[in-house]
Amino acid sequence: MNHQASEALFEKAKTVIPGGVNSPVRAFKSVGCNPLFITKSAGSRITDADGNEYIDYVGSWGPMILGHCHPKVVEAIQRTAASGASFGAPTARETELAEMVCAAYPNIEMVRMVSSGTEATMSAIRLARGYTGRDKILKFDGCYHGHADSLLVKAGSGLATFGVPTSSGVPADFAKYTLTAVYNDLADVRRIVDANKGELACIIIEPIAGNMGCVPPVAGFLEGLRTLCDAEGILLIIDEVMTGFRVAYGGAQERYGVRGDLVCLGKIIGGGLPVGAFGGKREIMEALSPLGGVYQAGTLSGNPLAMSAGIATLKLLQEDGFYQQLEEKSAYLSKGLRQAADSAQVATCSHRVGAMFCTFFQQGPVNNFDDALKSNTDAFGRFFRSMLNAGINLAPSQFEAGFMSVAHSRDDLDRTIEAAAKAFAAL
Ligand code: KE4
Repeated sequence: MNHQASEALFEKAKTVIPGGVNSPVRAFKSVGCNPLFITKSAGSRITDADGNEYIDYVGSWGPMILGHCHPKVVEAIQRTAASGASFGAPTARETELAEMVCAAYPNIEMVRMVSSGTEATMSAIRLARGYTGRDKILKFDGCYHGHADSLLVKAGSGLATFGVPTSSGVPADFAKYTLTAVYNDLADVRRIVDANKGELACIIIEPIAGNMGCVPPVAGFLEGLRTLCDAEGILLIIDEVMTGFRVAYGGAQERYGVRGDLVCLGKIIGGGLPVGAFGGKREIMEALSPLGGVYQAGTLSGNPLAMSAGIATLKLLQEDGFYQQLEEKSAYLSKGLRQAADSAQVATCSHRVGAMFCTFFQQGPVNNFDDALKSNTDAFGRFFRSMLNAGINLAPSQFEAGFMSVAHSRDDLDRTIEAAAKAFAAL
């Protein structure tokens, strides 16, 4: 495949944008090639600056569950743009999308719109701290909740009970209020909670991890967190930015029946436009300004264009059989990829929950971040490049998830499986 135009665009971008990208993972750094510059998309396909077309399993990292450029979403955006892009004043559309979110998540009685998942989780944590009067938070190694300072933290050395920054620019003093536990390890969580009795404002978790590859919760893990939080007066923040409206209309909370005190959403609820949201019990949400003392704000929060795209998207997700279609397509692809790897005698461990999935290049099991890190990332990189050359666009990292859309055809899936068989055989 010819990538000359993308190469030229990348060189030019690097002169004015750090690393040539506006989000690091797009730089393809961990897969040993330069990024594609995309010019257009439709349905399951994206097209790069050289005119190469790809079957897309990134879907803008989750939002494009309908496929790209769904006519009803495009029309909603165009219609709204004609009457105004942004007012900095309340609109009925914000209430309409808020009501749709509350109807989908029974534990969300009130919701505040923001412009990214990072804003949603950052604000939810501030709200949890303000509501409980406690400072410490607990997250899980390998879970990503956006780039707010208090979330760019990993486990301290040894059994240190406080975290250390994973990014320069985050003061150690900030990080020490963030504790980290091993995903799927309830005993580790209890150890940390007992060592910080009465000091934890919240536990924040991806109910299905999607940022260490796709790692589902083991049986009883989420339920155990819920019980522990209830017993200790800790707020459970369930970060459904990726899983919300993806693995079910009611997200992972519908699938597993475990509900947070606060929920973070994003991606799909914006239909590809910038939206995040955080919501929960009325008594907690009413601690937010202008009612309460927890400040949070945003110029473009509840932006009319994004609200319209989100409303149009969620309406389409409610159509009969939508998630059944997604499940069938996702199961078909996952089975085909697994059979292709087995036929080539390549050791893989494949995970899938609904329409999010990944293939770890290792035998497995993979239940936490340390397990995921054992993957053969070199083999993943070679597989990724083979698939890209065959016209299949996968997430450019072993530690990301893939996303199915309802627009992917059986022919797309068969082409993907065929390309994977060749890519596995060439490893
Ligand atoms: P944003 O600020 O990127 O909108 O959302 C942050 C976020 C929060 N919570 C979860 C569970 C998330 O997955 C994310 C962002 N997801 C990544 C994909 N792994 C976004 C891709 C990127 O960083 O460019």
